[in-house]
Parts: sequence; structure tokens; C-alpha cells
Amino acid sequence: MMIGKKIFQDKFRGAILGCFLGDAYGSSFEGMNPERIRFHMTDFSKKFRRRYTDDTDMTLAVAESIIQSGGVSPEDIAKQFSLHCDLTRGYGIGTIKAVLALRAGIKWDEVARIVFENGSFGNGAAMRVSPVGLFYHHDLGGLRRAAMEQANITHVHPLGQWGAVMQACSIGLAVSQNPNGVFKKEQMVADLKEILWGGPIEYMKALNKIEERVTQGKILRSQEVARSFGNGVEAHFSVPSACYIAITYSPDFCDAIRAAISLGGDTDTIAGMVGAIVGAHVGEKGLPIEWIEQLEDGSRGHSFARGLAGRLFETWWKIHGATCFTAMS
Ligand code: F2R
Ligand code: MG
Ligand code: MG
Repeated sequence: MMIGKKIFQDKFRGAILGCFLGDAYGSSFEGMNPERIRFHMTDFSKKFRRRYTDDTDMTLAVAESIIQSGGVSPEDIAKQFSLHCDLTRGYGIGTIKAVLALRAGIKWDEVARIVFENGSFGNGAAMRVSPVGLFYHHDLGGLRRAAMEQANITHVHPLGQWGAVMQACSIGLAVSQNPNGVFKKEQMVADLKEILWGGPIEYMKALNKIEERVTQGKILRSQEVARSFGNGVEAHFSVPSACYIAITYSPDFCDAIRAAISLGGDTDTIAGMVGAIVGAHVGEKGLPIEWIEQLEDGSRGHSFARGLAGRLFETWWKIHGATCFTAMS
């Protein structure tokens, strides 16, 4: 029983620190031409920024809220965004305006259409969703609902909402995979197709492509991944790319991050999402300690993030742990 508990705790830390690492690392290459990125790939770890961006900033706020509320409460998450989001960390315009409106006292369910009338399909709701994927990994129906609810604060466009669902469920499914065994890629794609059934056609088409590549056992080169799935800030491009890379490269965390950054485009977010999924599979023990030690470590830095992941796990354990472990045994 204790061995099982430790594995899950390690996976929670792996996902949060994996997101942090991918984001900080990837932000050094954001918008850079893929040719130049490939040139910088040699001597990679010396060239990355220690500072994280909006992806990690919002992830920490979502984790804090789940710990305080014992689950996803959009009202409380919005309160944490209002308190903690540091808008100097490279935020998208739709999210900046939503956070400023929250700070001005506008209600949480009235801020999502300020910039985009039809809602945002940016990847902002997906990039911050890892704490939700971790906390509801034992209940995929509940996970889908919770991912959607947290998205609705800022991203009410179906493509933005379902991008968050796909990323959260990828993390939830990775938590349930044996960290020491073979990664069951086909099973993960089949489960994702079932969960996303009824969502926007863009995600089902992308999952069909991922399924085809995984079945063929062929690893696409970075240009082909970018061409097949996309590498922009739109959730329906970057989430499938991140999912394909995580499934293809896990359990090798470093290769997965390198592959994500090689796509170019929205490198911080794609690498952050890949880092969260692979981190949820391999746990903190599968992450490069020398990369983690280089990350920023101020009041909300990597030590804080690690502690928060531990508290998120303890909250999950208190509420769901005993039931889940009894059901499994
Ligand atoms: N914003 C960035 N990077 C820009 C450069 C940052 C620079 N390095 C710096 O330091 O300042 N990165 C972050 O933004 C992405 C997440 O964005 P989010 O939170 O979804 O914001 P937003 O504004 O809602 O959507 C992003 C863009 O998507 C397009 N878009 C979305 N919905 C749309 C709609 N309905 N119609 C038309 N366009 C829509 C817009 O271009 C939005 O600006 C992450 O990459 C994060 O790292
Ligand atoms: Mg960012
Ligand atoms: Mg980004």
C-alpha cells in the first residue's frame, strides 16, 4: 500500500515540475525559426531560461484552488487567478483582459467574452489544466466535467474547452500507467477517443491521425508533426501535437521536451503540456534533476511548486485515496 502511495505522490510532483520545466525551457525558443532551434539543440540545457511563464503561473493558481476547495470550483479558481497571476509573464490578450476584469470585481462567469465574442480557442485553458488531470485521474467522467468547468472562466469557445479536456485526460491516463512498465500507447489513444467522442471534429480527426502513426510505429520528424497537427497558440493545434509527442517519446522525458521544442511556434506551451503528460507517467524520479535545479526558485519557484504538488496529492489522498486503493485491491 505505501509503495503505491509513494508512486502516486511522485507522479503528482512529476506532472507539475514537468510542466514547469517544459514551460521555462520552451520559452527560450518561443517564436524562433525551427532551423535556428535545431542549431541551438547542441548544448541544450545551458541555453534555457530559468523563468517560467503564464503556463506555470496559472497551473500553480489552479493547484492552490483545488487544495483549498477539495476539488474544482471555478469561482475559487478565478479568485486565485485574480490574486496570483503575474501578468508580466507573457500572457495572451484574452486572458489578460479576463484577469483584469476579475480584479475590477466582475463576476467569474462574465469575463470570458471580453476580447473574443465567441470565446477564446487559445491554448490557455489546456496549458494550466495539469492539477485537474491529477486530481480526477481516478474518474474520467468527473475529470472531463472539471476540465471544462475550469476552462469556462476564460475559454468558452468549444475548441478552447475541449483542448483542456484532451490535455487533462492525457494527464489522468498517464497517471494510471505503470511508471516502470511499457507505456500503453494504443490504449491511451483509444481511451482519449472515447472521452472526446461528441466534442469538436478537429480533435477526433487529430486523434485518428495519432492512432494511425502509433499503429504504424513510425516516429514523425518535427517538421512533419508541425505540418500534421500544427504548432500555434490555438488549442486544436498545440494540444494534439503535445499529445502525439508525449505518447511517442514517454518515458524519455528529455527527448520528449527536445522534440516538443523542435516544432517551433508556441514552444513554451507545447513543451509545458508534454512535460506534464510525461511527468505524470514517469514521476519526479524520471525528470533530470540538473535541469530542475537551474529553474527559478523565488517565493513561487520550483521548491514551492514541488511542495504544492505534494499538498495536492495529500488532498487527493484524504478525499479519494483510500476508496481508490481499496477498489483496486
Ligand atoms: N502570449 C503568449 N505569447 C506571446 C509572446 C509573449 C512574449 N514572449 C512576452 O513575454 O510577452 N503566450 C501565452 O499565450 C498562449 C495562451 O493564450 P491564452 O491564454 O489562450 O490567450 P488568448 O488571448 O485567449 O488566446 C491566444 C490567441 O489565440 C487567438 N485566438 C483565440 N481565440 C480566438 C478567437 N475566438 N478568434 C480569433 N483569434 C483567437 C488570438 O491570437 C489570441 O491572442 C500560450 O502560448 C501562452 O504561453
Ligand atoms: Mg507561456
Ligand atoms: Mg505559449
